[in-house]
Amino acid sequence: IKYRFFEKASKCSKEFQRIKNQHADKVIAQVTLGQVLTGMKGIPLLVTDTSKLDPNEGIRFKGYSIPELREKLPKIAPDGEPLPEGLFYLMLIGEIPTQEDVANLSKDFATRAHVPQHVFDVIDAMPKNSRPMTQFSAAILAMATESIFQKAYRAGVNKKYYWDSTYEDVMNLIARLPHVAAYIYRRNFHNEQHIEPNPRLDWAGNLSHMMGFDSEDVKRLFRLYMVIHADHEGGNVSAHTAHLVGSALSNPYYAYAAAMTGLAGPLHGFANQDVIHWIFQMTEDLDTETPTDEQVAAYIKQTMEEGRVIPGYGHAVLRKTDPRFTAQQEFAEKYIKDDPMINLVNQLYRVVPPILSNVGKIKNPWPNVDAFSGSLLYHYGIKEYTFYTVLFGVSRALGVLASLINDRVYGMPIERPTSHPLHWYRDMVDGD
Ligand code: CMX
Repeated sequence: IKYRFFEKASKCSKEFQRIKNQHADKVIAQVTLGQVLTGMKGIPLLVTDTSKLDPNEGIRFKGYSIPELREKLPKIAPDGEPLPEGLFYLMLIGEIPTQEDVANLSKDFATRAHVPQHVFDVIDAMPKNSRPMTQFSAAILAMATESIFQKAYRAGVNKKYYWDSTYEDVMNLIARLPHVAAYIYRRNFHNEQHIEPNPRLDWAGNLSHMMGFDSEDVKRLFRLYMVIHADHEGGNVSAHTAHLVGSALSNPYYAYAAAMTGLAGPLHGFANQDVIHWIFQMTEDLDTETPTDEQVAAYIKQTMEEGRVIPGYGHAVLRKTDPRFTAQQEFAEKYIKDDPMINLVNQLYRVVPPILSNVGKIKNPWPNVDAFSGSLLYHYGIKEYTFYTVLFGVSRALGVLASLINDRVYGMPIERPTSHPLHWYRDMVDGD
């Protein structure tokens, strides 16, 4: 896989260098002050090949939509969900893998999955009430002792080979994340009764196993979950952070630990736990498990009047229902009959969008991926919702770290936009 990847990527690298050298003066966009002051939305500033987000259609990975991935990527059982290893292969190499390619990748991850003891020691040294994402980010940082890139850099490797040791770090890191995540889960919620990995299982199936869920139902959900959370083009906080930190030639462990501290924010990956927390608060405050639409509508309005957001709704780029939400809804319809939490999530899908639309300023009233994911986990008995963002974090490694290898093959430079004090912008509009 490594050399198949390099063969493809080096052609793109030549394109990158050619465009950079021959067309650097070409103007490709105008920047408005509004864009600068609202989070740089819509400015084409990054090169990311793994996936592309369309505001109306949603994410495509190397051109494939989520329904297409569910149909075309290799699965363990014909009616099951695609293996995330296959998506990783697609993002790296640009082709749908064969069953054999995916089996090889699963084996490769299994052989790389050993987590050094000091990483578990670092986790164990933290108070049990530290947030799971705090433990997860710290554990990834602690694993930087293993960085092959860092050793190669110190040994003076030529910059054209940076990609090689980055690839090794990325593969090792992805291989080890499920064990780290499961360790945190069992430590916090199952009395430190840890479960060893099973090297015969696929990457997502093994995560489910190590967390203590050996049913095919949960493994199937985890495969879907890991596929749909894997990447969302390059500008989202976790992907952009990994790219930015990586642009300083920080090793992949540093870059991914930084990305995870971004994912831990409530406007990003923390929203998947916030959704469940908010639903619980609502049913408690309304004193009913089955509120009417009118009660729910009043609660939504009250939340916004308190200056809070409705978690799981809205998006910086999307302008329609997130296809990752739809994929999970379809999964629930197929496999789950009448679950109270899922019923509430579906009720919110009916009640929230018209209210958000009426506010006026909210650009996207529709649900994002986080609106559904917690209810599925909850249904299958993973009720400890403070852990949910860690699962998002395991998955996000696939896309973000595939991009980091690309960055190194392309020889991307350090990222360094310009900043100005507020008065510089004021003078632009008001004059001196
Ligand atoms: N509830 C209430 N208000 C919302 C809202 C929501 N779900 N979504 C947006 N708004 C508000 C914004 O806070 C902003 O208000 P101010 O002008 O007072 O600051 C206004 O509407 C305009 O925001 P926007 O341009 O529509 O959205 P942004 O690009 O600024 O923010 C996002 C996008 C996702 C942060 C925002 O929609 C949000 O906070 N949603 C809830 C949290 C959430 O679900 N995050 C997960 C996103 C997916 C992921 O990364 O995992």
